[in-house]
Amino acid sequence: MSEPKRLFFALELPSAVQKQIVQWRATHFPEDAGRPVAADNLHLTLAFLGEVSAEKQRALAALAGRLRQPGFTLTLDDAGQWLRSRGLLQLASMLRAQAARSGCYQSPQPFHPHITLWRDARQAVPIPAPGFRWTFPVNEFVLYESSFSRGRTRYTALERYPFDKES
Ligand code: 2AM
Repeated sequence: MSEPKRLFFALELPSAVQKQIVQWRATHFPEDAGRPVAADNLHLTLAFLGEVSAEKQRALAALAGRLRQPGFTLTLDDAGQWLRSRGLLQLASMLRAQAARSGCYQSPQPFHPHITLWRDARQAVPIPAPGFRWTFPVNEFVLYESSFSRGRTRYTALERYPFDKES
């Protein structure tokens, strides 16, 4: 039997936006703020699934494949919170409800869409004024596996779920 995998559904960020975020982080935070998340690991989690067996992965993947939603536009414009996007909130809520029904523990906290920039922060640092506005179309969501090897966290896209084309 295969080992359980640590899985989550997320939005991939365009690589241009990942680079802009990393540049903004480098100029707005002290170098020792924490462990910076690598540019290509920056993402927006929709639903964290935890350690999932192959069987449960198949069931969750099939449920996710049945979701129907048009694409939407996401705007990142704040270092604290993001402009609400109805499509984003709806998608996260559907995936979280499916995950909960499939037995994946879901935090009772409300969904706060965010992109983690640092891990293991040693102390609170002042949040800089945002001064940016990055807007991009979101045309799919992704099932990722998170793994840790040789001191590095890797996120591997296992399945991609394209949205319905906007009419
Ligand atoms: P974070 O960025 O807020 O830490 C892969 O680890 C993704 O799953 C990360 O985006 C992380 O969110 C999220 N994640 C990891 N462990 C989690 C947990 N126990 N509950 C909710 N989300 C979690």
